[in-house]
Amino acid sequence: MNEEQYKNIKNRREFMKLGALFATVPFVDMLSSRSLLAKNIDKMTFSTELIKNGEVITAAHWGLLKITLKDGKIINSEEVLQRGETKNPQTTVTGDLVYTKSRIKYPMARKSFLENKKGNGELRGKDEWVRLKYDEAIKLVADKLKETIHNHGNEAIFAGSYGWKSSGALHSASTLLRRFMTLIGGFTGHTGDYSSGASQIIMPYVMGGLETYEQQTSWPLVLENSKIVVIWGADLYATLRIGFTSSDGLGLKYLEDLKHSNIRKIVIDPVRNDTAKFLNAEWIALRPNTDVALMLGIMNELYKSDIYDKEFIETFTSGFDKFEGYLKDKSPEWAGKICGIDSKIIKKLAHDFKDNLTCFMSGFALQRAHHGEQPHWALATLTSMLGTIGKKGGGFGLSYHFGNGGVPESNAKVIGAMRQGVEPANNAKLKFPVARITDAILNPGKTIDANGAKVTYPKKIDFIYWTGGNPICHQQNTNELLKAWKKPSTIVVNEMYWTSSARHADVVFPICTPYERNDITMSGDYSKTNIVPMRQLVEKQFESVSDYDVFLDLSKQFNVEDKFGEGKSEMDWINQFYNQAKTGADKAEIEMPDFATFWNENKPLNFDATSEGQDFVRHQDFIEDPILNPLGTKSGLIEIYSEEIAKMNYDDCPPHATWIEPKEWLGMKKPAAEFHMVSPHSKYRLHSQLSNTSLRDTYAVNEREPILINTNDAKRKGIKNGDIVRVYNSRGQVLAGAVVTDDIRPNVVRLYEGNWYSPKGGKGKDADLCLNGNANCLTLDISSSKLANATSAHTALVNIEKYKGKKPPKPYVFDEIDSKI
Ligand SMILES: Nc1nc2c(c(=O)[nH]1)N[C@H]1C(S)=C(S)[C@@H](COP(=O)(O)OP(=O)(O)OC[C@H]3O[C@@H](n4cnc5c(=O)[nH]c(N)nc54)[C@H](O)[C@@H]3O)O[C@H]1N2
Ligand SMILES: Nc1nc2c(c(=O)[nH]1)N[C@H]1C(S)=C(S)[C@@H](COP(=O)(O)OP(=O)(O)OC[C@H]3O[C@@H](n4cnc5c(=O)[nH]c(N)nc54)[C@H](O)[C@@H]3O)O[C@H]1N2
Ligand SMILES: [Mo]
Repeated sequence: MNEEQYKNIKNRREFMKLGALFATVPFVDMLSSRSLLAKNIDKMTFSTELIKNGEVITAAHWGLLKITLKDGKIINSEEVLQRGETKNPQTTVTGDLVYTKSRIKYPMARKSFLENKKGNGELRGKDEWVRLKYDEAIKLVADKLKETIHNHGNEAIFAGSYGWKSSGALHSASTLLRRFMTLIGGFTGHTGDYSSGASQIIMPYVMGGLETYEQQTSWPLVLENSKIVVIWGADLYATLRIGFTSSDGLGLKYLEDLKHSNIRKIVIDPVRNDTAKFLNAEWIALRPNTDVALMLGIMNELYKSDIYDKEFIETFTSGFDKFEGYLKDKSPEWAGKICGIDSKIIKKLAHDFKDNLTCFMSGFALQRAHHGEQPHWALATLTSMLGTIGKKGGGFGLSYHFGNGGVPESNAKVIGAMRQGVEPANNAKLKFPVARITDAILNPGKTIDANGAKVTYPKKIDFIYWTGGNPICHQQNTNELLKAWKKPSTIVVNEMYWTSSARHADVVFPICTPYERNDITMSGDYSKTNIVPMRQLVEKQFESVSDYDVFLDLSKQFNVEDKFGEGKSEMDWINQFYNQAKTGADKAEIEMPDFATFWNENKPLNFDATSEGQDFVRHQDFIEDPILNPLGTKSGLIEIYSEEIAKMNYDDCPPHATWIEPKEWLGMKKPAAEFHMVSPHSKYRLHSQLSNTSLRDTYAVNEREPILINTNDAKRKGIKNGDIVRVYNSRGQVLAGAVVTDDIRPNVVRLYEGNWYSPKGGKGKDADLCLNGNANCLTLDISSSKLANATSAHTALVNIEKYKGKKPPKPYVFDEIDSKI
């Protein structure tokens, strides 16, 4: 999108879509004008000298930070601009992140890989490590890339490299990787993401847009108008700590306002999660993966009582007539048997929602499941029947829990960002849905159905390059992934730490932390509250380098460094990105200092919410005039029934919201295991990031990841608070530390995602036992459906027992690795 298109956008508020941020496509066209850059360089007096003693402002996903330095060392880290009462402890451990013993210190390679032993891929994760000189490592990786391209073509290089990397417009690890790979002839990439993989594919058919990465009706309007707020499968108190750029802390502030308001709060979740506790909300503890049944029960009550909004259905939706027949027998009693909620409660909810303007805030976990396309479609249908979409304080929102959605947008212009595409654009040659990675490696050349089309996996994936992500933690069914991981000839990982993924590579580059390089970011995602300098705080530790330098040096081996780096230094880029926003701001007469002043001042620029931002109501334009402002769906209306999906004729994705039994759930005829495991996101981490900090001491139980188990279940199983338990199913086994509580529905356990995989090893039957409690050893790796092929992480049955052997070893995965050779 360029400035001209931006100006022409009919609805300016529609502009701020996180989807675009995810693609790291700058909103305003790159400033091609070198002259402007040159002009600025002339008067550049900004300092890149390290401040040895004093305070420096920077930013991370978890917020804006104030770092105190003494003699060049980080001695304190805290949140700046904390808006409410809620403290985010993630902001306090910057020192741990820099000085942890789990850092990768030097370029290293696996011994038998270096020796080129046949079948050496079997030894990934088990081999010894050899220290390399940096230039040697660059040459080695470049040669292996050339070999792969020569033997199998660029398609055989998988550089999809999904992951949350660090904040920063320049040092965006995966963008840099793909920029480099584009220049050497292309690669195989991915589509979609793990976060909202199912909803982001279905919602365009239903609402005409992603919904999951779009601005929400503003919080002030919710607080002013809603009578009930339903938090449906979301944990805002935990997940609002994180921003895709950097959290501005305002989402948590609004959550506090909700807490102190008279609005009725209801949390629908198998777990009485942190948000439910924080808000002291009513808790409806349904069975995992049964949300659609509950929604249908509520809709059936609205329908039978004849209190649904017929006018809204007629004016703003299409296909209700094709859904009606299905809905007729989905009584609250029927629903209650499936979701485990008393039918009286279901009926009452229907009437309460009808009588009191209700805002439904829904998270992503419920769509990270088998048939995950259905829940948010059902929610759109339910809110259509209530007739509240597009009304202040009504409707549904799929991003109140993510990226600080609903925080009013400011007038800030967006800074530039590194691009993965270099002209002429030659991006990914092939792409497949991101969570299909194991399937794609194990089944080369296989063709799958995907969103009405066919996708064929590469004939061979022979080289994997990962940077900024931790696949042997984030991908479902770890043991199956590890089988696949043995197949490629070469696996290279750029990492700061010896994560599970780094440990399973052939070559690792030691990457510096964001606190050892210069960068720039915005905060608040949709709200664009700040532009923040991210100054280098300390010297690069050990022999660490930035991803930028690794890919620049690799580019040299292919004679494409001019295109990769465009002859610019780190500070040239940052200056350019800043000036992209400033040029826009100047035109709009929004005050921004010149770059040197901004950089030297050592403080974030703050942009206030606009009145337009404060008044934003999602889909208001459509409701005001559906003819003039149609939705982006085929009919221009909310599609309760989709002809397009009907045409695909998928057995696992019907053309209207439907309850379909997931592959594993508690109501199935012959459950393979006793408990349903949910694996949501921890308030102490960002996935696997921050696992290796002192925060772990505050939550680990008996040196393992905590697992929540219901009091009665624990009694039945002879498990006490603090016991080490073994959690297992046909896919794997892990140890965890029991937390016995009434805050979870019986027969459900909760083990957070993002815990570093630490297998016991050796030869016995316990070799695959994860000592640390990595949830994905137990999850199911199947597609949500043929439509989205999203992850089904939350569809998993497990068994649990008290661990009876002698005290198992501590997880070693946070220890240092050194070359023994
Ligand atoms: N069971 C289960 N599994 C899940 C989920 C779930 O709910 N349940 N959630 C899924 C979701 S939504 C997501 S988004 C994924 C998250 O999966 P990931 O995004 O892979 O998780 P992170 O731990 O953020 O991984 C980022 C890695 O990049 C490294 N890193 C940070 N900055 C840099 C940098 O500048 N350069 C380099 N080279 N490396 C860097 C960090 O050290 C870290 O190891 O997990 C998914 N997996
Ligand atoms: N602190 C922190 N914040 C984060 C992240 C992080 O790792 N840490 N990750 C960021 C990212 S990448 C993402 S995608 C988002 C994730 O945002 P979400 O996917 O919304 O978050 P989760 O924590 O996975 O799940 C939210 C709630 O859903 C519940 N749940 C699980 N299964 C079901 C079900 O079947 N039905 C219902 N009704 N509820 C269910 C869980 O118990 C949990 O309370 O968070 C973002 N913010
Ligand atoms: Mo995510």
